[in-house]
Order: sequence, then structure tokens, then C-alpha cells
Amino acid sequence: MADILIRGGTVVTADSMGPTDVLIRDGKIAQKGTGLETDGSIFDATGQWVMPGGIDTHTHLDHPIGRLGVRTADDFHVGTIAGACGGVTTIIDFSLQDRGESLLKARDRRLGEIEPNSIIDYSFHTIVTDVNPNSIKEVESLVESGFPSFKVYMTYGDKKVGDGDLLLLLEELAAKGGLAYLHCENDCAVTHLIERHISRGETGPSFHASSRPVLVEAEATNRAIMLAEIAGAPICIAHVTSKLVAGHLEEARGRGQPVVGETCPQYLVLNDAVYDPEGGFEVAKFVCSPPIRDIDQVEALWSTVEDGLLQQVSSDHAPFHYEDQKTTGRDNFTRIPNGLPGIETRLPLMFTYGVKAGRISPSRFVELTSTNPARIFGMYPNKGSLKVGADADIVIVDPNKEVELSARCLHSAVDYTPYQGLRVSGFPTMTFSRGEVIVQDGEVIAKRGRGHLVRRQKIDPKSLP
Ligand code: DUC
Ligand code: ZN
Ligand code: ZN
Repeated sequence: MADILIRGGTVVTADSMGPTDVLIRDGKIAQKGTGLETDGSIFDATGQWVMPGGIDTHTHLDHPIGRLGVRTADDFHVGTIAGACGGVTTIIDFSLQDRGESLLKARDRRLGEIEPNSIIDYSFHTIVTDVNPNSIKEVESLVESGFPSFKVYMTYGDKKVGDGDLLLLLEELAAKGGLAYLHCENDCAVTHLIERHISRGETGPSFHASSRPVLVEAEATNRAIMLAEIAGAPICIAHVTSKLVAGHLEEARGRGQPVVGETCPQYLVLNDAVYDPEGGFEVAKFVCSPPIRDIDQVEALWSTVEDGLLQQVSSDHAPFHYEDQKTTGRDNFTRIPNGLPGIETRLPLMFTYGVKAGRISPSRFVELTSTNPARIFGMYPNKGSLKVGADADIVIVDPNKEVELSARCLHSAVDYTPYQGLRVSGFPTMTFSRGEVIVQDGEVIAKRGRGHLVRRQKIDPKSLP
């Protein structure tokens, strides 16, 4: 493969920003400096920012929701195209263990689904729904074969793992170099609040939010942290929505516990006005768990992103069509599939509402959306950095190019965007994956199935950001 030179741009990494040329050889970063030359191809990045490709560690592509008999609207081809167009070069999606199923078998089934389809690099977290002696035994093989992270739902019907089983799993993860990635909501409280709404005939989509208040999330998060401390296990708390919850993480980190947290753009850019009953059933477009919080919580959450209390921003991309999927819950909000599309808009939203709004620095933006995700989940520095020798996963962004968001301009199969009409910058003009141009000026030029599996390192609790 001929060398590629990205010339004249401003390189932004998690720790610096400045004018730098980047030379790519054989899919890797070969050299950085000023005044570099090549006989190969040259891309002029004058006036643009050159950054490590985005890493989205929380996507649900082609994800089955058994209870409702639906799958998310994007398969691994469409979903990774949407990701690449939004500057994402690596995803970590999920393999879901059916009850009684081997974790390894669930992982292999998912690999068979993604391999022929993904245009970007990928890995999976293993969702453990059934903690039994065999699942515990399989933890070591998964960690050793490059799959060191394990997702646990503390709520969600038959996917829920109870405290005793969670503790067993955490102990095994601590012993074998794994990390738990936790969805924290108190299942008893959610069930109780849902039943109360339904018994009163309160079945519209707005009641989704009041059945899952912040306290439900805060209680489960605190419990997860305490169980992790008992087990001595490192954990990552998924989709933190409020400062109260982030405060539990802060206390634990203050005690030296290896705990990290993520939030998502929907909790920073939207607020609970989206649940106004005046919106009728269209409110269902914003039904996700945990739900979107009120404006005061949103402002407070920004402060946790600014001052380093939370370590990563992922999308929790879980797209469901409005017309024939969200509408499953027209008569009962508990039957609305939970989730929002976001893989393609994560970087532009964080760029616009974070960097351009002056809330976070360009380096912090890279840290939250690429470098820390790589560090937390065992891929750094080969991913999430522009160090010499790392994979040349690069996005080039024109910071001044604005786009008005609409479902039509995005690449997900879903029929709406929660961000309709917002004007954002931060879409890439070019996305490189291992030195190959996969998107240029909005045109996708990647072969289906070109993505590689990323085998990840064991988790060293001391190296968590
Ligand atoms: N909540 C989740 O936990 N996952 C998918 C989407 C959602 O809303
Ligand atoms: Zn979740
Ligand atoms: Zn999720």
C-alpha cells in the first residue's frame, strides 16, 4: 500500500493540539512532524482538525428485544456506515447470552453476524443474563481471547442479574482481568412505579420518564459500586444521567476504587421537555432508559463532563423505527422499545455543544470520545491515539462546516432523528480506518465486511482513566 500523507492540518489528541503532518504507512501511523514529504498520496487538511477516530463502546446494532419480538433497525452494515459517516472507526457492540446459553457460543454467534458486514473495526461486550457455574467458568476464556468486558443489566425483566449473582460474577472478573459494564436502575422500584401508572390508566409514553426517576438510577449505581468494592472488581457505569449518580462515582474514586463512568449526548443535549404529553405519541421517539432528565440535571451533568467526573461519552445507539416499532407501545408505554439512534451524531453533538460552546477543550473532546474508551476497554494505544505505530484510524473535521440534522441526511435505517433541525458542526470530511479512506465528503467508499475484530487486552484496574 502506498504511503499517505495528511498535510497541513491541526492534530488534536487527548494531550496536545498543534500543526502537524501525519504520515501513514501500511495502515499505521508512521511519522508525525512538520514539512513531511512522500511519493505516495497527499491529503491537504489545511484549516481542518486531524483526530483519532471515534470509538463508540455502546452500540446495539441488530440487537434483539425478545420480549417485544423486534430487533434494532440498523444491521451491522448500515449501522457501521452510519458510524463511519459520523467519524467512528471502532465500535464495541454486545453479544447477548440467552438463558442457559454458553457465553462463548453467544459470542461466536455474534461474530458470525458482524464479520461479513462491518465496515469498521469491532469487538463485543458479553451480556451475561444467566450467572451459573458454566458462565463463570467461561469468563477466563473470554478475557484471554480478547473479550474482557461483561455487561450486566440490574433491571430489564429476564435480562436482569440479581445482587448475589452479580457479586459472584464481579469476583470472577476481578480474578481474571475482566471489567463489568453496568446498566444501573433499581428493578423493584421501576416495576412498582410502572405498575402504579398502569393501574391508574396512565399508559401514555410520557409516563415512561416518571417510572424511572433519578433516585432509581442513583440507588442501583451506589449498590453496584459497593458490590464491586466487596469483590475488588473494576467497573464502568453505563449512561450516567445526573450529577447525583456521578457523585457516587466521585466518592468511590476518592476511596481509590477503580470505577469509571460514561454518559451519552442525549443526556447532555436534550431535556425532559421531550416528554411533554402535548407531544402525543411522538414522545415515544425519546423513550430510552434511563430517561432524559430535566434542564437542571442536564446543566449539572455537563459540569461532570467538564471537570473529569465522567470519563467517556458513548452513544447507546439503539434505533427503532417510529412507524412500526415504537408504535408497538401505542396503548402501553412499557411496550415501547427503549432506545434512540445516535452512532452518527455523537461526535458532531459533542463537538458543537461541548467544544464550540466552550464547555470542553478539543483535547477533552478526543479524550471523552476516543482515547478514554480505548483505555477503559483495553485497546489503547493501538486505538484511540495517534502515536507512531498505532492503527491509522483518523478523522479529519472542518470545524466550521455546519449541517442541519434530519433523518434524511443521516445513514441509519431509522425513520427519525431525536435531533431534527439542530445545526451542528463536527462531521468528518474524511474518515480513515487502518489507513484506508472509508468515507470522503459524505461518500462511503468502504467494502462491506472490511472491518476487523479487535482483540482487547485484559483490564488493569490501575490503568483506568
Ligand atoms: N437503554 C438501554 O439500556 N439500552 C438500549 C437503549 C436504552 O434505552
Ligand atoms: Zn443500558
Ligand atoms: Zn445500551
